[in-house]
Amino acid sequence: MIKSAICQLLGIRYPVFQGGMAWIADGKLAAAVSNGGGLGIIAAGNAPADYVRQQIRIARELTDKPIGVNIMLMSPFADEVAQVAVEEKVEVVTTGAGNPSKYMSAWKEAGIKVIPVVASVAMAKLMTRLGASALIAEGGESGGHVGELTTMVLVPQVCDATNLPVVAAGGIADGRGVAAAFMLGACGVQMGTRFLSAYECTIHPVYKEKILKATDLCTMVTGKRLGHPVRSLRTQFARNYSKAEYGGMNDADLEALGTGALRRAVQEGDNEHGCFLSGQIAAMVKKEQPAADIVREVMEEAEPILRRAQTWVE
Ligand code: TUI
Repeated sequence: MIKSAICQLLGIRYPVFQGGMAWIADGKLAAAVSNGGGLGIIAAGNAPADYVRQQIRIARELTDKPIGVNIMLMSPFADEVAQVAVEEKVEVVTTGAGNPSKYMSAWKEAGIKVIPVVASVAMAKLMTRLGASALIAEGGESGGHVGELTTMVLVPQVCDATNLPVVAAGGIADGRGVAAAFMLGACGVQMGTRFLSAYECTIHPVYKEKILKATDLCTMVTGKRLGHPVRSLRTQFARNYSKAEYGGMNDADLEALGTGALRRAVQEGDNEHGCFLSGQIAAMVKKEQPAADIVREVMEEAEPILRRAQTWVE
């Protein structure tokens, strides 16, 4: 059994986080992952504070294990959601898509373990200095908002830049990915796309089907022109958006084209108007299963790989 610094820090059985996917990662999914021994994380996304509070309470009903809340820093509700995390005493806050500096002291005073997503060495150093408990180094293979660097390149550099435990994310969906992440110096992983196939993940059946049928070149990045690159499945919507982006549509119309697109994918399965966020690893997600099985399975797969690697050294 693989026990690492992140298990010790958080009091969890397996060093596996479920990514805080906007519109997707609710209290029910998070509780299922935490009950399975990983860290379930509720996504605040662009939702108002009341929604997040409600999901935290749903999760608390379903599990007595630690849970996390992911704060999407570009959200208009980020300030109030940051406060809800304090009031509801969640064990962990993760952050994404920005710089969480202004919230750090309030969270730390509340005894919350703060684990920011970083996409660069500079951000890793800053978050270490400001008192983060651990870091998530997320490479651009991931779904959703992406940075420039790949997981392979980012993780070892973040590990060199900090003494904190590092959780690797982006392009990880099975035991091979977990083993590789540990080889790069990480002591845990965060997976998003793999958990889209969990029974407890209540996305539209069309979304799930698209993930299960995905192939290697199924994702693309759009949104660079407005400064918020996002990886999603290469659907009719993604193609249309890309055409508009490079075809001279003005910024306001382009912004409007993207508004509500995540919700239309998750709740309506709308191929033409929905944005189906997905990591590059979708092609390796092959079956539906309970979230707890995903957590256990990837770690059981990783263990013999890491053992075998040890035997290569005389
Ligand atoms: O945040 C994510 N993934 C996301 S957020 C999201 S919702 C969204 N909707 C529309 C447009 C954009 C986002 C969907 N998926 N992952 C964590 C992550 N954070 N990846 C990269 C970063 C990041 C990027 C820049 C973290 C810090 C950062 O620093 C910026 C700065 O201020 O220097």
